[in-house]
Amino acid sequence: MRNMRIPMARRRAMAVVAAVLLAGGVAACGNSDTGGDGGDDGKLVLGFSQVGAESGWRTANTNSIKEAAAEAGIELKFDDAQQKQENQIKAIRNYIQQKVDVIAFSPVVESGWDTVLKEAKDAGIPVILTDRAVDSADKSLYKTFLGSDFVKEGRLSGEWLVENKKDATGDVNIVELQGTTGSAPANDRKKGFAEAIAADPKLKVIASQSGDFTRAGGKQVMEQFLKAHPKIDVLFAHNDDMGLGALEAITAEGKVPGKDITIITIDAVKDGMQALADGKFNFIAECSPLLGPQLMDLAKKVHAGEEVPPRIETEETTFTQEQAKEALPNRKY
Ligand code: GYE
Repeated sequence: MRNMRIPMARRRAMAVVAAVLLAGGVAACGNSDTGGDGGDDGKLVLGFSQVGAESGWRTANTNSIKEAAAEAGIELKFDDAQQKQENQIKAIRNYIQQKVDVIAFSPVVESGWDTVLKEAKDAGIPVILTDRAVDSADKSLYKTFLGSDFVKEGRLSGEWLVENKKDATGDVNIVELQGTTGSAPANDRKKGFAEAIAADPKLKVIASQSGDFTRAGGKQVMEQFLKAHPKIDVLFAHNDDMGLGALEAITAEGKVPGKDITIITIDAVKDGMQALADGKFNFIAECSPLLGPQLMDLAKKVHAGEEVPPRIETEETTFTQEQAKEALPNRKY
């Protein structure tokens, strides 16, 4: 452990040297410990590579992680990868070089992680996946995966639609705004939704495209959908933000969201819940971003060499317009 007494002036000088050495590195957030177990004051050091800042969900997730680390007395090194896998790989390599105690990350896409995960394993640094999964066949490359069941979220959305449109006559035309191409939530939500709506042949997905989980993406792709398809009955957006962006496109076309077009989204962040309570959205499947406390707990356990379950699922629910009105005043994110 590195809990030794170093005079303040010297510690400051060391910190300055370290900061200079690390300047320019992706994960240069003030690490003055490059020597192994524990950070300053012997704190557990967790290197976390975040996907980006693409949505309200992500902001809430980042806040939860930062707050929980501070509360748990964990030294957090945080990097925002701006939705780019290459940046995440760089950040993880940086954490390996810095010999952090535990690495956690939310993989932007599912594939292409084996090499860097192997490097972490060889360095003896345990890895925790949070929020999104990887498709690595070798499960020994990470200790656990903490996050939601995205297939279930898609299925619950589809099941609600089947029920909601059961009395409709003629084809029900659905457009789908997918999340980031190749990401676990985009792949899984699409799958779960498709499985559920297969129960009713009149429910037809007539267009499906990625809006990259952003408001701007949702707006832009919805504009294209509206131009290309005169009859759109339903929008299924893989997150609230894309749905919120799409609202602008729908209103600009002179259509009434929530009435002319039934809107289903996933996440249930505050802005999404507000749109649902206001009658602009019709249904939201919740996806909780508050993973921080559980992540810190897991980081401590894997660092101590304790066994942890390979999969930890987040608990969540769904909201109708009435339920959103009730839940909104106490919504934390
Ligand atoms: O639904 C979306 C975010 O990975 C579950 O990423 C997360 C998704 C979330 O951008 O809003």
